[in-house]
Amino acid sequence: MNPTFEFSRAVTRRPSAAIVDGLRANDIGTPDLNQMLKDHAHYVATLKETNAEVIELPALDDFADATFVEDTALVLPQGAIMMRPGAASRMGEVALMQPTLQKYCKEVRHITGSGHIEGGDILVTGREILVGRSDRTDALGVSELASIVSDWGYDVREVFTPEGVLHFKTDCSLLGENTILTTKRLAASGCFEGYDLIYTAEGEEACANTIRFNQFVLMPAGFPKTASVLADAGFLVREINNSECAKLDGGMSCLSLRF
Ligand code: CIR
Repeated sequence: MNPTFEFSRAVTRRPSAAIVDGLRANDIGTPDLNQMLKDHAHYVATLKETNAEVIELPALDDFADATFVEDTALVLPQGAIMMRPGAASRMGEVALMQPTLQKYCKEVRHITGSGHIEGGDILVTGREILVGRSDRTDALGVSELASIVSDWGYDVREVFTPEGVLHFKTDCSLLGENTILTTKRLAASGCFEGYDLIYTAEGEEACANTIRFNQFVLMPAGFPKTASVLADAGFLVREINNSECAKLDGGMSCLSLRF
């Protein structure tokens, strides 16, 4: 099994009515819960279509962004690392995720220092763990993660998320062990030297956040040029409506923890 894109499990959390209060960089409208629930169900069904087990956690009415479970932890084959979100309103989500990971992971470790780090800033590739500093992830968070995973044999490389972009993975995703989908603005920083890159089409930067999950690439619907680039490159693309999560700067990777 290739642990960077072949998974037997995913954890998701049902969106709650509190999403109307979810964090967002720009207000482009209030997310509609019914539409988000439909899209979430489609997302979960697509993960299950690959024969993976999906652990569906209940909605959390006290945490507006809790459906974006990816930010609470990094899960590796050796164990899970509980994050320390840079968004104060999201800090409490971590403890609520821990019991689930405790049940399925060999070991659970914690970011305990004063630094901050969110899962959306972490891209695990076939050879290293890239962590983008952002408004949510700082140098202390990155260095603590590096020391936590070093005895598991991982190299952590600190990179930078472009100004105005929420998370590192807002602008990139792993398609294969050494293949990355990225926007040109992120690749311009030089952070992906040595990788095979596929660029989002002009004007379609908002679809850079996809997930390779077993045989599928799940991508947000409505980005036809990039979808056909991916299909032409041999990927089996599944498009999921993401209009409501996009209002909260969320995308395909945010909605699950995969391991
Ligand atoms: C937030 O600002 O924290 C949420 N509204 C969106 C989180 C998206 N998560 C991700 O990209 N991993």
